[in-house]
Amino acid sequence: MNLVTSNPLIQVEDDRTGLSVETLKRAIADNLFYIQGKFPGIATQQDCYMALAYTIRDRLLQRWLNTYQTYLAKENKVVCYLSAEFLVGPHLGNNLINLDLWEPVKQAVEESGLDLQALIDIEEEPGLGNGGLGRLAACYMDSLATLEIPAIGYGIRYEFGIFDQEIRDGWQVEITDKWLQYGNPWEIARPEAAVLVKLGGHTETYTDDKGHYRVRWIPGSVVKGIPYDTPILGYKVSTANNMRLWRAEAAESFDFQRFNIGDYYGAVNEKVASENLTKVLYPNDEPIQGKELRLAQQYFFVACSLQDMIRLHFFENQSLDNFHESFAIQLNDTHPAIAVAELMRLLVDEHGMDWHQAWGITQKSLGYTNHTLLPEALEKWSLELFGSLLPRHLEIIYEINQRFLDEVRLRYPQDGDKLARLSLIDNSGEQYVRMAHLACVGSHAINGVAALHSELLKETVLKDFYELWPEKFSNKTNGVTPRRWMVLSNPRRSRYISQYIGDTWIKDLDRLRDLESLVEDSQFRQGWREIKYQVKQDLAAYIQRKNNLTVDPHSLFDIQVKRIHEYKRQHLNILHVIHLYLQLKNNPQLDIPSRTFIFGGKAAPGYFMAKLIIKLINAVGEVVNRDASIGNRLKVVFLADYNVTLGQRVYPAADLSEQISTAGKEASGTGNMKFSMNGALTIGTLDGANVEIREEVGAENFFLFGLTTPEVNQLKHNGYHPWDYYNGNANLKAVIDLINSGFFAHGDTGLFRPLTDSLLSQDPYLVLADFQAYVDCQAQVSQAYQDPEQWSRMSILNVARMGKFSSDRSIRDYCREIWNIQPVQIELQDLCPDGTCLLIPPEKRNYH
Ligand code: 26Q
Repeated sequence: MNLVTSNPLIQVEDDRTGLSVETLKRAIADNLFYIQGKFPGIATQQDCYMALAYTIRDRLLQRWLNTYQTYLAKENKVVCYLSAEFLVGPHLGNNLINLDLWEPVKQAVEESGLDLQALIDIEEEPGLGNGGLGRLAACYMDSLATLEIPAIGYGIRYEFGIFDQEIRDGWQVEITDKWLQYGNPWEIARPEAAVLVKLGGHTETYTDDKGHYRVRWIPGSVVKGIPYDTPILGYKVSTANNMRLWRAEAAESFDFQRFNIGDYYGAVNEKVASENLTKVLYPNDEPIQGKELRLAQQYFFVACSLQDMIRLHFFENQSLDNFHESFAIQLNDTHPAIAVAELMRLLVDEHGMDWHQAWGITQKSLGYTNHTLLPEALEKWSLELFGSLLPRHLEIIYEINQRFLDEVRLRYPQDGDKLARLSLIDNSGEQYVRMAHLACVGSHAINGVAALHSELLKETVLKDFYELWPEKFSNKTNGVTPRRWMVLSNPRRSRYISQYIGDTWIKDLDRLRDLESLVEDSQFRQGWREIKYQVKQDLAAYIQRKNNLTVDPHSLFDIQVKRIHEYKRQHLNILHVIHLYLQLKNNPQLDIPSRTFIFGGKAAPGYFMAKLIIKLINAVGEVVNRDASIGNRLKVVFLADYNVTLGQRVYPAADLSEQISTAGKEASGTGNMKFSMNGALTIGTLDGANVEIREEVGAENFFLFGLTTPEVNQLKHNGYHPWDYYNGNANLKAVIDLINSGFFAHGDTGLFRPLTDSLLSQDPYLVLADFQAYVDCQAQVSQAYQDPEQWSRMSILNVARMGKFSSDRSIRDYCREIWNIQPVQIELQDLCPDGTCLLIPPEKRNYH
């Protein structure tokens, strides 16, 4: 398709695949005319963005179709990453990087009288996730494609993603996310590949024609799942994998039976109910009790995805006996854990396989990644709700459980407690299905997301399973993609690094080690600092624009961005801010560097304490930012609507990264890696991946503080009395008393009481116990920042030693140790060289 004609006078490059500046310009104009239906005189920026996006999409499609063709021709295994969330971030910039088209497109756009950055900034990001877990899925999709691993990401196409956050009077306000309002140029709907999903109803037994006892599920309703495909391109390779997200629609646009008997509204209701299924992402980053719609969402996307896999499998295979050789299915937490029961149902009920064989195939196909240690964050569904939505699955789970517990009884006769602890059904009070247990028994591999987390899993929430099957357990430390989190978000730093050590680090992050030899090069260090300063200037301008607040780019940018949670301890951070404020008030001569404290993050809408923490941060900012007596030495900024796009601005501008969760609570963290890759130093506890980051960068390049996990447990075991810390620490007392005095609340002494009361009476996350250690450690940070040369050395070494935290490394580990899968190279070929490719006899067509 590249050479449309051999006559060079007419046209050399195809408009949809050509990569020269001239062709790109022509293609952008063409798309503006024929897709947007606009001419330049009336085109909006949005129109121009769309025209450019379609131009880039054409180039992606060529790679994507080549990839698809190759995967079909070869019988290779495919990774299916099942995730209720994919927080991919804006596509345009990332695709330009991965296509290696940044420069020619920039030129083409400029020669068309447009500004590339302005077009990139227009793209509204698909907020199809809450935070870490969804973003991890996106980083993994990038790495899978870059490593040329055949993969499909299966998930949900929410019509409304995570809410947009506004701050009004210091409080979080949630605004509906309308990411689809101007259309989404990166996806292609595939209505022809729709599938049906049953819900509710009851089961019946019958005997089939071979005399076998069988079960039939008579559903209460049926919905249609329509796939929407988005190509995910690898970095400088021709592999473009598929992210397939499902949207629910009514199975019939109208229920004619009802329509005919005059029940028009009944028919309409049915349609509305079906389509509600994928309307909105639940904005909680831990399970919510009893929301039937959430369980329906989970089942819906799992059922759609497994049907899709079976359909694909039958293109090359006659039976499902070798299904597990076609697919390695990874469960991103328990949200898709119903896949265990659904795959069994498909194999046994729908395809007539015997139970034993089906169970073997199910276990061999599935792997389960756990992302939490908090017992209250383990997903469970009441039997009643579960049985009413998924009656057949409940029966299957009972059967799995019976066989499983029989096995356990053989291993541990007489141990009733053990049996109760392992059971898939929680019988201790109201009965529940335990989704993590279902995932564990149904998978051949179980992993945590950082070394510490994987160890703690074995000692706590999954202890009994570990004792049963130690060989199933492993660790796969999270990683993040250096394409989005360095090359795209920090072009200055990336260019600078490449100038010195070449650009192989982008695909092989261990190569950053070559920077170590430059640590003593003072010129290199100076350039290093200048870049940080420029990026900080950019963020300062953003803060000026959005918050109407002036901050000094010379000040230490101390940043905590992540979901707001008590265990992540944003309140510990703000207590330190208040402490510094008091110190400066008492002693204006105090020799400490100016600091800008930057916060960002969303609170779950129903999480009162998290919302109160946001209010407190803003209230402290109100007072501190306006207090002339401290001479602009402290500023407190809350950046509204923290998301992937904003993350890309924030990470590169940080001097200090706040990773201060209570030890043993943060499974891994991934923001910690993004900061460090961009030259920030970390102040952090021994929690999640912080432990490994510190190991890699060296203890001398990491600001460590706080209780360790065993110390946390010990303290709680011995009886923790936060009040004693308050009484025993004058600094801490002064801070809490100041909050309680109403000083930050226009005299309202009650506003922050729920927060301070919780700290003084319960303090479940040991904020008060860690306060002094944190303050002391922050003093060390301040001191270190006074020595720019030494700070730069530490910053360079942080970046140089980040190799381990590339998601490429994580994916290689999964491929080798869980999925047993190899790369498949894609050669870019002309899809229809002589224009005759459609001339396929009907019997040879494959309708996919
Ligand atoms: C479950 C049921 C019902 C409603 C919501 C949920 C739900 C949704 C999202 C439960 C949990 C989440 C998200 C969890 C999450 O983001 N965990 C984070 O995962 C990261 C990637 O592994 C880790 O780095 C973080 O430590 C972990 O908190």
